[in-house]
Amino acid sequence: MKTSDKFLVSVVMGSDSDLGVMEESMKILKDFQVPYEVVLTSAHRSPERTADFAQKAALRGIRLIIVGAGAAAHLAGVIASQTLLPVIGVPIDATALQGLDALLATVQMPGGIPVATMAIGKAGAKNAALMAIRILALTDEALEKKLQTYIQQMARDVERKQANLNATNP
Ligand code: RP5
Repeated sequence: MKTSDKFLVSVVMGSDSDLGVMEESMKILKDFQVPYEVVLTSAHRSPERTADFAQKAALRGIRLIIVGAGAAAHLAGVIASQTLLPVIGVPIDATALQGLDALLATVQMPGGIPVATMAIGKAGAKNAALMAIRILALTDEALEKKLQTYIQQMARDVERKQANLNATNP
């Protein structure tokens, strides 16, 4: 973990085996030029490191925490219990239950400590970053404009794909 106050978003994961999924969050944050850090910590294998990270994140200038975890995925909830920052959870398909275990563990927080839970896997990791960007864009006009451009580009892509379909299926 790099300690710096220049990062706005922490991308946290429970294991380096989660990296392939969580890279989807990093790609989006990089594209939008949102400064982020990557943090490896586990709720059960390194509980003290996890608590230390969560308790100090806001003081270091972090505004949002994205957390990916698989299996009995309590990492997002544990982090949310030790910070007032918004926590966005990404359930990861890491077991024979194909992410359903992580989805339920992440989404089913008892009332009082929220975790904003995304879809299982890569789509969830991508949307976690886009959700973080939407929240940051509430107070950042330049980021809001980038978000509008991104959304317009998606709409243009659909039209382009329609044109391609038309060309190959006259
Ligand atoms: C969770 O257990 C991690 O988030 C990971 O998804 C899963 C498996 O971890 P490894 O055994 O691959 O390190 O804590």
